[in-house]
Amino acid sequence: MGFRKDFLWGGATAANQCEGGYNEGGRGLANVDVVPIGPDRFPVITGEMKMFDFDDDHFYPAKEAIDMYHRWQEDIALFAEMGFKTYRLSIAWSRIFPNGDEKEPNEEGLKFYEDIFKECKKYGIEPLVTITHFDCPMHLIKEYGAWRSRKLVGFYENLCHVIFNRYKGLVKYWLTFNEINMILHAPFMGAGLYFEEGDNKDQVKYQAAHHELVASAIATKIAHEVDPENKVGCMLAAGAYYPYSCKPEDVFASRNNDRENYFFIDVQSRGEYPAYALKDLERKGIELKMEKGDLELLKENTVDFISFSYYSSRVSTTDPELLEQTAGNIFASVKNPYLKASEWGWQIDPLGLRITLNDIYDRYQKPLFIVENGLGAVDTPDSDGYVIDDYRIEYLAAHIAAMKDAVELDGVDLLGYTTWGCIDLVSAGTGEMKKRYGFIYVDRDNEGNGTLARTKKKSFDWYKQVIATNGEDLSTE
Ligand code: P53
Repeated sequence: MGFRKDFLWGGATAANQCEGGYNEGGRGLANVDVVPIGPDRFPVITGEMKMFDFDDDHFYPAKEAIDMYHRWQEDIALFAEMGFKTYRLSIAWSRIFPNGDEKEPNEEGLKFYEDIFKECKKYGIEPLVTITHFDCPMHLIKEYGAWRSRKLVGFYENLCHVIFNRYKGLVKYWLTFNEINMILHAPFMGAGLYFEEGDNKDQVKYQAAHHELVASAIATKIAHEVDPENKVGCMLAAGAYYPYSCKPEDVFASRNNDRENYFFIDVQSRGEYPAYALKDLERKGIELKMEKGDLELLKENTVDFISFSYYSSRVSTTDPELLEQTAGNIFASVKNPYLKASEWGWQIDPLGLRITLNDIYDRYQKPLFIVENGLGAVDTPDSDGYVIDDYRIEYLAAHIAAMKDAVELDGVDLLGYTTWGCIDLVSAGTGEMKKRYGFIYVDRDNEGNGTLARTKKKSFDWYKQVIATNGEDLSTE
Protein backbone atom coordinates (compact mmCIF):
# COMPACT_ATOMS: atom_id res chain seq x y z
CA MET A 1 0.00 0.00 0.00
CA GLY A 2 0.96 3.65 -0.03
CA PHE A 3 2.82 5.29 -2.87
CA ARG A 4 4.32 3.24 -5.68
CA LYS A 5 7.93 2.17 -5.13
CA ASP A 6 9.17 4.35 -7.98
CA PHE A 7 7.13 7.38 -6.85
CA LEU A 8 8.80 10.51 -8.17
CA TRP A 9 9.37 12.85 -5.22
CA GLY A 10 10.99 16.15 -5.98
CA GLY A 11 10.67 19.86 -6.52
CA ALA A 12 9.86 22.25 -9.35
CA THR A 13 11.19 25.50 -10.77
CA ALA A 14 10.78 27.54 -13.96
CA ALA A 15 13.65 29.02 -15.97
CA ASN A 16 12.57 32.65 -15.84
CA GLN A 17 11.86 32.57 -12.11
CA CYS A 18 15.27 31.25 -11.07
CA GLU A 19 17.93 31.39 -13.79
CA GLY A 20 18.56 35.08 -14.34
CA GLY A 21 21.42 35.49 -16.82
CA TYR A 22 18.79 36.98 -19.12
CA ASN A 23 21.34 38.21 -21.67
CA GLU A 24 24.04 35.58 -21.20
CA GLY A 25 24.95 32.59 -23.33
CA GLY A 26 23.39 34.16 -26.41
CA ARG A 27 19.91 34.18 -24.83
CA GLY A 28 17.24 36.32 -26.48
CA LEU A 29 14.70 38.48 -24.67
CA ALA A 30 11.31 36.97 -23.73
CA ASN A 31 7.93 38.13 -22.40
CA VAL A 32 8.77 36.77 -18.94
CA ASP A 33 11.79 39.11 -18.67
CA VAL A 34 9.87 42.33 -19.15
CA VAL A 35 7.19 41.85 -16.47
CA PRO A 36 8.03 44.27 -13.65
CA ILE A 37 7.33 44.06 -9.93
CA GLY A 38 4.82 46.59 -8.58
CA PRO A 39 1.42 47.98 -9.53
CA ASP A 40 2.05 47.74 -13.28
CA ARG A 41 2.66 44.00 -13.14
CA PHE A 42 -0.99 43.00 -13.36
CA PRO A 43 -1.84 45.19 -16.39
CA VAL A 44 1.34 43.94 -18.10
CA ILE A 45 0.77 40.22 -17.49
CA THR A 46 -2.85 40.49 -18.62
CA GLY A 47 -1.83 42.14 -21.91
CA GLU A 48 -3.50 45.49 -21.15
CA MET A 49 -0.33 47.54 -20.75
CA LYS A 50 2.38 47.39 -23.37
CA MET A 51 5.82 46.47 -22.03
CA PHE A 52 7.99 45.01 -24.78
CA ASP A 53 11.31 46.08 -23.31
CA PHE A 54 12.89 47.30 -20.07
CA ASP A 55 12.45 50.90 -19.00
CA ASP A 56 14.11 52.94 -16.24
CA ASP A 57 11.00 53.31 -14.11
CA HIS A 58 10.58 49.66 -13.22
CA PHE A 59 12.46 46.81 -11.56
CA TYR A 60 12.47 43.51 -13.45
CA PRO A 61 13.18 40.67 -11.02
CA ALA A 62 13.64 37.95 -13.66
CA LYS A 63 16.78 39.58 -15.06
CA GLU A 64 18.93 38.12 -12.30
CA ALA A 65 16.31 36.11 -10.39
CA ILE A 66 18.26 33.82 -8.01
CA ASP A 67 21.16 33.49 -10.45
CA MET A 68 20.71 29.77 -10.94
CA TYR A 69 22.33 30.26 -14.33
CA HIS A 70 25.64 30.33 -12.47
CA ARG A 71 24.75 28.31 -9.37
CA TRP A 72 22.89 25.27 -10.69
CA GLN A 73 25.56 22.81 -9.60
CA GLU A 74 25.32 23.89 -5.98
CA ASP A 75 21.51 23.87 -6.18
CA ILE A 76 21.23 20.42 -7.72
CA ALA A 77 23.62 19.08 -5.08
CA LEU A 78 21.21 20.37 -2.42
CA PHE A 79 18.24 18.75 -4.19
CA ALA A 80 20.20 15.49 -4.28
CA GLU A 81 20.94 15.81 -0.57
CA MET A 82 17.18 15.93 0.07
CA GLY A 83 16.92 12.71 -1.91
CA PHE A 84 15.02 14.08 -4.91
CA LYS A 85 14.00 11.40 -7.41
CA THR A 86 12.97 14.02 -9.90
CA TYR A 87 13.60 17.68 -10.58
CA ARG A 88 11.08 19.64 -12.64
CA LEU A 89 12.61 22.53 -14.55
CA SER A 90 11.82 24.42 -17.71
CA ILE A 91 13.81 25.20 -20.78
CA ALA A 92 14.03 28.90 -21.70
CA TRP A 93 12.96 28.88 -25.36
CA SER A 94 15.07 31.98 -26.08
CA ARG A 95 18.24 30.23 -24.87
CA ILE A 96 17.75 27.63 -27.60
CA PHE A 97 16.29 29.95 -30.25
CA PRO A 98 17.09 33.55 -29.20
CA ASN A 99 14.61 35.02 -31.69
CA GLY A 100 12.40 31.96 -31.95
CA ASP A 101 12.30 31.80 -35.75
CA GLU A 102 15.90 30.83 -36.57
CA LYS A 103 16.61 27.62 -38.44
CA GLU A 104 19.62 26.69 -36.35
CA PRO A 105 19.64 26.51 -32.55
CA ASN A 106 22.05 28.28 -30.23
CA GLU A 107 24.62 25.67 -29.15
CA GLU A 108 25.46 27.46 -25.91
CA GLY A 109 21.85 27.24 -24.77
CA LEU A 110 21.57 23.57 -25.71
CA LYS A 111 24.78 22.77 -23.86
CA PHE A 112 23.59 24.62 -20.75
CA TYR A 113 20.61 22.27 -20.29
CA GLU A 114 22.56 19.21 -21.36
CA ASP A 115 25.01 19.84 -18.52
CA ILE A 116 22.13 20.24 -16.07
CA PHE A 117 20.49 16.99 -17.19
CA LYS A 118 23.80 15.15 -16.91
CA GLU A 119 24.30 16.54 -13.42
CA CYS A 120 20.82 15.28 -12.48
CA LYS A 121 21.61 11.82 -13.86
CA LYS A 122 24.79 11.78 -11.79
CA TYR A 123 22.61 11.83 -8.67
CA GLY A 124 19.94 9.52 -10.07
CA ILE A 125 17.51 12.43 -10.44
CA GLU A 126 15.04 12.09 -13.32
CA PRO A 127 14.53 15.44 -15.04
CA LEU A 128 10.92 16.45 -15.69
CA VAL A 129 11.09 19.13 -18.35
CA THR A 130 8.53 21.82 -19.10
CA ILE A 131 9.09 22.84 -22.71
CA THR A 132 7.52 26.26 -22.20
CA HIS A 133 6.83 27.68 -18.77
CA PHE A 134 5.04 30.87 -19.85
CA ASP A 135 7.96 32.07 -21.97
CA CYS A 136 7.82 33.26 -25.56
CA PRO A 137 10.75 34.90 -27.37
CA MET A 138 10.16 38.65 -27.63
CA HIS A 139 10.92 38.65 -31.34
CA LEU A 140 8.00 36.28 -31.95
CA ILE A 141 5.73 38.66 -30.06
CA LYS A 142 6.81 41.74 -32.01
CA GLU A 143 7.00 40.07 -35.40
CA TYR A 144 4.03 37.68 -35.34
CA GLY A 145 1.85 38.61 -32.33
CA ALA A 146 3.00 35.48 -30.47
CA TRP A 147 0.46 32.62 -30.31
CA ARG A 148 -2.09 34.63 -32.29
CA SER A 149 -0.14 33.48 -35.28
CA ARG A 150 -0.29 29.98 -36.72
CA LYS A 151 3.41 30.37 -37.47
CA LEU A 152 4.17 29.80 -33.81
CA VAL A 153 3.13 26.17 -34.21
CA GLY A 154 5.98 25.68 -36.66
CA PHE A 155 8.54 27.48 -34.50
CA TYR A 156 7.52 25.44 -31.47
CA GLU A 157 7.69 22.27 -33.55
CA ASN A 158 11.22 23.19 -34.53
CA LEU A 159 12.15 23.69 -30.87
CA CYS A 160 10.70 20.28 -30.03
CA HIS A 161 12.60 18.55 -32.82
CA VAL A 162 15.84 20.00 -31.57
CA ILE A 163 15.41 19.27 -27.87
CA PHE A 164 13.92 15.79 -28.23
CA ASN A 165 16.81 14.72 -30.41
CA ARG A 166 19.50 16.41 -28.40
CA TYR A 167 18.29 15.18 -25.01
CA LYS A 168 17.29 11.69 -26.10
CA GLY A 169 18.25 9.27 -23.35
CA LEU A 170 18.72 12.10 -20.85
CA VAL A 171 15.10 13.22 -20.50
CA LYS A 172 12.04 11.01 -20.56
CA TYR A 173 9.28 13.12 -18.93
CA TRP A 174 8.07 16.20 -20.80
CA LEU A 175 5.32 18.78 -20.25
CA THR A 176 4.27 20.76 -23.31
CA PHE A 177 2.82 24.00 -21.85
CA ASN A 178 2.86 25.05 -18.22
CA GLU A 179 -0.63 25.82 -16.93
CA ILE A 180 -2.07 25.99 -20.42
CA ASN A 181 -5.29 27.52 -19.07
CA MET A 182 -3.30 30.55 -17.86
CA ILE A 183 -3.69 31.96 -21.38
CA LEU A 184 -7.22 33.00 -20.36
CA HIS A 185 -6.14 34.77 -17.16
CA ALA A 186 -2.66 36.18 -17.80
CA PRO A 187 -2.44 36.19 -21.60
CA PHE A 188 0.78 38.21 -21.91
CA MET A 189 2.76 36.37 -19.26
CA GLY A 190 1.24 33.04 -20.22
CA ALA A 191 1.40 33.26 -24.02
CA GLY A 192 2.87 36.60 -25.11
CA LEU A 193 -0.52 38.04 -26.09
CA TYR A 194 -0.88 41.81 -26.08
CA PHE A 195 -4.23 43.39 -26.94
CA GLU A 196 -4.75 46.36 -29.25
CA GLU A 197 -7.79 48.65 -29.17
CA GLY A 198 -10.75 46.93 -30.75
CA ASP A 199 -9.46 43.38 -30.31
CA ASN A 200 -12.06 40.75 -29.53
CA LYS A 201 -10.07 39.33 -26.62
CA ASP A 202 -11.93 36.04 -26.41
CA GLN A 203 -11.43 35.47 -30.12
CA VAL A 204 -7.70 36.15 -29.78
CA LYS A 205 -7.27 33.98 -26.69
CA TYR A 206 -9.12 30.95 -28.01
CA GLN A 207 -7.45 31.13 -31.41
CA ALA A 208 -4.08 31.27 -29.65
CA ALA A 209 -5.18 28.41 -27.42
CA HIS A 210 -6.03 26.37 -30.52
CA HIS A 211 -2.53 26.97 -31.82
CA GLU A 212 -1.04 25.84 -28.51
CA LEU A 213 -3.24 22.75 -28.45
CA VAL A 214 -2.16 21.79 -31.96
CA ALA A 215 1.48 22.49 -31.05
CA SER A 216 1.09 20.31 -27.97
CA ALA A 217 -0.26 17.42 -30.08
CA ILE A 218 2.60 17.80 -32.56
CA ALA A 219 5.11 17.80 -29.70
CA THR A 220 3.57 14.59 -28.37
CA LYS A 221 3.80 13.02 -31.81
CA ILE A 222 7.46 13.95 -32.30
CA ALA A 223 8.41 12.92 -28.77
CA HIS A 224 7.01 9.43 -29.37
CA GLU A 225 8.68 9.16 -32.78
CA VAL A 226 12.08 10.25 -31.53
CA ASP A 227 12.01 7.92 -28.52
CA PRO A 228 9.17 5.55 -27.67
CA GLU A 229 10.38 5.81 -24.06
CA ASN A 230 9.27 9.45 -23.91
CA LYS A 231 6.25 10.29 -21.77
CA VAL A 232 4.43 13.51 -22.53
CA GLY A 233 2.03 15.28 -20.20
CA CYS A 234 -0.26 18.28 -20.30
CA MET A 235 -0.27 20.74 -17.40
CA LEU A 236 -3.26 22.46 -15.84
CA ALA A 237 -3.58 25.14 -13.15
CA ALA A 238 -6.07 23.03 -11.23
CA GLY A 239 -8.21 23.43 -8.16
CA ALA A 240 -11.81 22.26 -8.01
CA TYR A 241 -14.57 24.87 -7.90
CA TYR A 242 -17.08 24.49 -5.06
CA PRO A 243 -20.55 26.00 -5.25
CA TYR A 244 -20.85 28.73 -2.60
CA SER A 245 -24.26 27.39 -1.68
CA CYS A 246 -26.39 24.41 -2.66
CA LYS A 247 -28.55 26.70 -4.75
CA PRO A 248 -28.70 24.91 -8.12
CA GLU A 249 -27.54 28.07 -9.91
CA ASP A 250 -24.38 28.12 -7.79
CA VAL A 251 -23.78 24.44 -8.48
CA PHE A 252 -24.22 25.03 -12.18
CA ALA A 253 -21.81 27.98 -12.06
CA SER A 254 -19.16 25.85 -10.35
CA ARG A 255 -19.47 23.17 -13.05
CA ASN A 256 -19.07 25.82 -15.72
CA ASN A 257 -16.00 27.25 -14.02
CA ASP A 258 -14.45 23.78 -13.87
CA ARG A 259 -15.18 23.26 -17.55
CA GLU A 260 -13.42 26.48 -18.47
CA ASN A 261 -10.24 24.77 -17.20
CA TYR A 262 -10.98 21.20 -18.23
CA PHE A 263 -11.61 22.39 -21.77
CA PHE A 264 -7.85 22.35 -22.42
CA ILE A 265 -7.29 18.93 -20.92
CA ASP A 266 -10.35 17.53 -22.65
CA VAL A 267 -8.65 18.37 -25.94
CA GLN A 268 -5.16 17.23 -24.88
CA SER A 269 -6.25 14.03 -23.20
CA ARG A 270 -9.43 12.96 -25.00
CA GLY A 271 -8.34 14.46 -28.29
CA GLU A 272 -11.49 16.37 -29.15
CA TYR A 273 -13.12 19.73 -28.66
CA PRO A 274 -15.90 18.89 -26.19
CA ALA A 275 -19.51 19.67 -27.13
CA TYR A 276 -19.97 22.23 -24.36
CA ALA A 277 -16.93 24.18 -25.60
CA LEU A 278 -18.12 24.24 -29.20
CA LYS A 279 -21.47 25.60 -28.02
CA ASP A 280 -19.82 28.17 -25.82
CA LEU A 281 -17.50 29.38 -28.57
CA GLU A 282 -20.48 29.67 -30.88
CA ARG A 283 -22.43 31.70 -28.30
CA LYS A 284 -19.47 34.02 -27.85
CA GLY A 285 -19.26 34.52 -31.60
CA ILE A 286 -15.78 33.01 -31.74
CA GLU A 287 -14.77 31.38 -34.98
CA LEU A 288 -11.69 29.23 -34.77
CA LYS A 289 -9.54 29.02 -37.84
CA MET A 290 -8.34 25.47 -38.21
CA GLU A 291 -6.16 23.85 -40.81
CA LYS A 292 -6.90 20.62 -42.54
CA GLY A 293 -5.61 17.79 -40.41
CA ASP A 294 -5.79 19.67 -37.08
CA LEU A 295 -8.62 17.56 -35.70
CA GLU A 296 -6.84 14.34 -36.67
CA LEU A 297 -3.62 15.55 -35.07
CA LEU A 298 -5.45 16.29 -31.84
CA LYS A 299 -7.24 12.96 -31.90
CA GLU A 300 -4.20 10.84 -32.66
CA ASN A 301 -1.71 12.44 -30.29
CA THR A 302 -3.18 12.60 -26.84
CA VAL A 303 -1.01 12.89 -23.75
CA ASP A 304 0.41 9.97 -21.75
CA PHE A 305 -0.26 11.51 -18.36
CA ILE A 306 -1.90 14.54 -16.81
CA SER A 307 -0.02 16.94 -14.60
CA PHE A 308 -1.30 19.91 -12.68
CA SER A 309 -0.54 22.55 -10.09
CA TYR A 310 -2.68 22.72 -7.00
CA TYR A 311 -2.55 25.51 -4.44
CA SER A 312 -6.16 25.93 -3.49
CA SER A 313 -9.75 25.07 -4.23
CA ARG A 314 -12.00 27.82 -5.58
CA VAL A 315 -15.57 28.93 -5.00
CA SER A 316 -18.30 29.87 -7.49
CA THR A 317 -21.34 31.98 -6.81
CA THR A 318 -24.16 33.74 -8.63
CA ASP A 319 -24.68 36.23 -5.79
CA PRO A 320 -23.91 39.68 -7.25
CA GLU A 321 -22.60 41.07 -3.96
CA LEU A 322 -20.13 38.23 -3.48
CA LEU A 323 -19.11 38.41 -7.14
CA GLU A 324 -17.96 41.99 -6.67
CA GLN A 325 -15.22 40.93 -4.23
CA THR A 326 -13.49 38.69 -6.71
CA ALA A 327 -12.10 41.30 -9.13
CA GLY A 328 -8.34 41.61 -9.52
CA ASN A 329 -7.29 38.03 -8.85
CA ILE A 330 -5.72 35.90 -11.54
CA PHE A 331 -8.27 33.21 -10.76
CA ALA A 332 -11.59 34.65 -9.67
CA SER A 333 -12.78 33.02 -6.48
CA VAL A 334 -15.05 33.94 -3.62
CA LYS A 335 -13.72 33.53 -0.09
CA ASN A 336 -14.55 30.17 1.40
CA PRO A 337 -15.71 30.77 5.00
CA TYR A 338 -14.51 27.31 6.08
CA LEU A 339 -10.88 27.79 5.08
CA LYS A 340 -7.88 29.71 6.37
CA ALA A 341 -5.79 31.60 3.87
CA SER A 342 -2.08 32.26 3.32
CA GLU A 343 -0.56 35.70 3.79
CA TRP A 344 -1.33 36.27 0.09
CA GLY A 345 -4.96 35.27 0.52
CA TRP A 346 -4.63 31.82 -1.09
CA GLN A 347 -7.01 29.53 0.73
CA ILE A 348 -5.55 26.43 2.28
CA ASP A 349 -7.49 23.26 1.50
CA PRO A 350 -5.70 19.90 1.64
CA LEU A 351 -8.92 17.92 1.18
CA GLY A 352 -9.45 20.01 -1.96
CA LEU A 353 -6.34 18.32 -3.36
CA ARG A 354 -7.93 14.91 -2.84
CA ILE A 355 -11.14 16.17 -4.44
CA THR A 356 -9.21 17.61 -7.39
CA LEU A 357 -7.19 14.40 -7.87
CA ASN A 358 -10.41 12.39 -7.93
CA ASP A 359 -12.19 14.76 -10.29
CA ILE A 360 -9.32 14.62 -12.79
CA TYR A 361 -8.80 10.88 -12.48
CA ASP A 362 -12.52 10.18 -12.88
CA ARG A 363 -12.60 12.32 -15.98
CA TYR A 364 -9.53 11.04 -17.82
CA GLN A 365 -8.44 7.70 -16.34
CA LYS A 366 -4.78 8.41 -17.01
CA PRO A 367 -1.83 8.56 -14.62
CA LEU A 368 -1.60 11.88 -12.79
CA PHE A 369 1.38 13.92 -11.65
CA ILE A 370 1.18 16.77 -9.13
CA VAL A 371 3.90 19.06 -10.43
CA GLU A 372 3.27 22.11 -8.22
CA ASN A 373 2.00 22.51 -4.68
CA GLY A 374 3.25 24.59 -1.79
CA LEU A 375 2.89 27.56 0.50
CA GLY A 376 4.13 31.03 -0.42
CA ALA A 377 5.04 32.66 2.88
CA VAL A 378 7.26 35.29 4.48
CA ASP A 379 10.29 33.63 6.07
CA THR A 380 12.32 35.28 8.80
CA PRO A 381 15.80 33.82 9.30
CA ASP A 382 17.03 33.78 12.92
CA SER A 383 20.40 35.25 13.93
CA ASP A 384 22.19 32.22 12.44
CA GLY A 385 20.30 32.64 9.17
CA TYR A 386 18.13 29.58 9.90
CA VAL A 387 14.44 29.57 8.98
CA ILE A 388 12.06 27.59 11.18
CA ASP A 389 9.23 27.16 8.70
CA ASP A 390 6.77 25.02 10.64
CA TYR A 391 3.89 26.65 8.74
CA ARG A 392 5.30 25.30 5.45
CA ILE A 393 5.87 21.83 6.90
CA GLU A 394 2.32 21.82 8.20
CA TYR A 395 0.92 22.83 4.80
CA LEU A 396 2.92 20.22 2.90
CA ALA A 397 2.29 17.42 5.42
CA ALA A 398 -1.46 17.99 5.18
CA HIS A 399 -1.39 17.99 1.38
CA ILE A 400 0.78 14.90 1.16
CA ALA A 401 -1.58 13.13 3.59
CA ALA A 402 -4.52 14.08 1.37
CA MET A 403 -2.82 12.81 -1.77
CA LYS A 404 -1.97 9.61 0.05
CA ASP A 405 -5.67 9.16 0.80
CA ALA A 406 -6.44 9.71 -2.87
CA VAL A 407 -3.98 6.95 -3.77
CA GLU A 408 -4.68 4.48 -0.95
CA LEU A 409 -8.38 4.96 -0.38
CA ASP A 410 -9.62 6.17 -3.78
CA GLY A 411 -7.27 4.32 -6.12
CA VAL A 412 -5.90 7.30 -8.02
CA ASP A 413 -2.86 6.41 -10.13
CA LEU A 414 -0.25 8.99 -9.14
CA LEU A 415 3.23 9.11 -10.67
CA GLY A 416 4.82 11.72 -8.48
CA TYR A 417 4.81 14.97 -6.56
CA THR A 418 7.04 17.99 -7.01
CA THR A 419 6.64 20.93 -4.65
CA TRP A 420 6.71 24.38 -6.19
CA GLY A 421 9.80 26.52 -5.75
CA CYS A 422 11.87 23.91 -3.90
CA ILE A 423 14.43 26.69 -3.70
CA ASP A 424 13.15 30.25 -3.11
CA LEU A 425 12.53 32.01 -6.42
CA VAL A 426 10.70 34.97 -7.96
CA SER A 427 6.91 34.84 -7.69
CA ALA A 428 5.11 34.63 -11.03
CA GLY A 429 1.98 36.35 -9.78
CA THR A 430 3.59 39.26 -7.94
CA GLY A 431 7.28 39.35 -8.90
CA GLU A 432 8.24 39.28 -5.25
CA MET A 433 11.10 37.36 -3.64
CA LYS A 434 9.36 37.77 -0.31
CA LYS A 435 6.74 35.18 -1.28
CA ARG A 436 8.88 32.12 -0.63
CA TYR A 437 8.13 28.46 -1.23
CA GLY A 438 11.52 26.82 -0.78
CA PHE A 439 13.23 24.27 1.40
CA ILE A 440 16.30 26.36 0.65
CA TYR A 441 16.43 30.03 1.62
CA VAL A 442 17.96 32.45 -0.89
CA ASP A 443 19.33 35.72 0.44
CA ARG A 444 17.69 38.20 -1.90
CA ASP A 445 14.89 40.73 -1.42
CA ASN A 446 12.19 42.33 -3.58
CA GLU A 447 14.52 45.14 -4.63
CA GLY A 448 17.30 42.79 -5.69
CA ASN A 449 19.56 43.21 -2.64
CA GLY A 450 21.27 40.26 -0.96
CA THR A 451 24.21 37.87 -1.26
CA LEU A 452 22.21 35.13 -3.07
CA ALA A 453 23.63 32.68 -0.52
CA ARG A 454 21.67 29.45 -0.09
CA THR A 455 20.69 28.17 3.40
CA LYS A 456 18.72 25.05 4.33
CA LYS A 457 15.46 25.70 6.17
CA LYS A 458 13.90 23.40 8.76
CA SER A 459 11.64 22.00 6.02
CA PHE A 460 14.75 20.77 4.16
CA ASP A 461 15.39 17.99 6.67
CA TRP A 462 11.70 17.30 7.02
CA TYR A 463 11.22 16.74 3.26
CA LYS A 464 14.33 14.57 3.19
CA GLN A 465 12.70 12.29 5.76
CA VAL A 466 9.42 12.25 3.81
CA ILE A 467 11.24 11.10 0.68
CA ALA A 468 13.40 8.58 2.54
CA THR A 469 10.27 6.91 3.94
CA ASN A 470 8.35 7.18 0.65
CA GLY A 471 5.80 9.44 2.30
CA GLU A 472 5.22 7.25 5.34
CA ASP A 473 6.77 9.55 7.92
CA LEU A 474 5.21 13.01 7.78
CA SER A 475 5.87 13.81 11.43
CA THR A 476 7.41 17.12 12.29
CA GLU A 477 9.49 16.28 15.35
P1 P53 B 1 3.14 32.62 -7.39
C1 P53 B 1 -1.23 32.00 -9.92
C2 P53 B 1 -0.65 33.13 -10.40
C3 P53 B 1 0.47 33.05 -11.22
C4 P53 B 1 0.99 31.82 -11.58
O1 P53 B 1 2.47 31.32 -8.00
C5 P53 B 1 0.40 30.68 -11.08
C6 P53 B 1 -0.68 30.77 -10.22
C7 P53 B 1 -1.28 29.58 -9.55
O2 P53 B 1 -2.00 28.74 -10.31
O3 P53 B 1 0.86 29.49 -11.46
C8 P53 B 1 1.90 28.75 -10.95
O4 P53 B 1 4.55 32.61 -7.85
C9 P53 B 1 3.04 28.82 -11.91
C10 P53 B 1 4.33 29.18 -11.27
C11 P53 B 1 4.09 30.09 -10.07
C12 P53 B 1 3.28 29.33 -9.05
O5 P53 B 1 2.05 29.00 -9.61
O6 P53 B 1 2.35 33.75 -7.92
O7 P53 B 1 3.18 27.68 -12.70
O8 P53 B 1 5.14 29.74 -12.25
O9 P53 B 1 5.26 30.60 -9.52
C13 P53 B 1 3.03 30.07 -7.76
O10 P53 B 1 3.03 32.51 -5.91
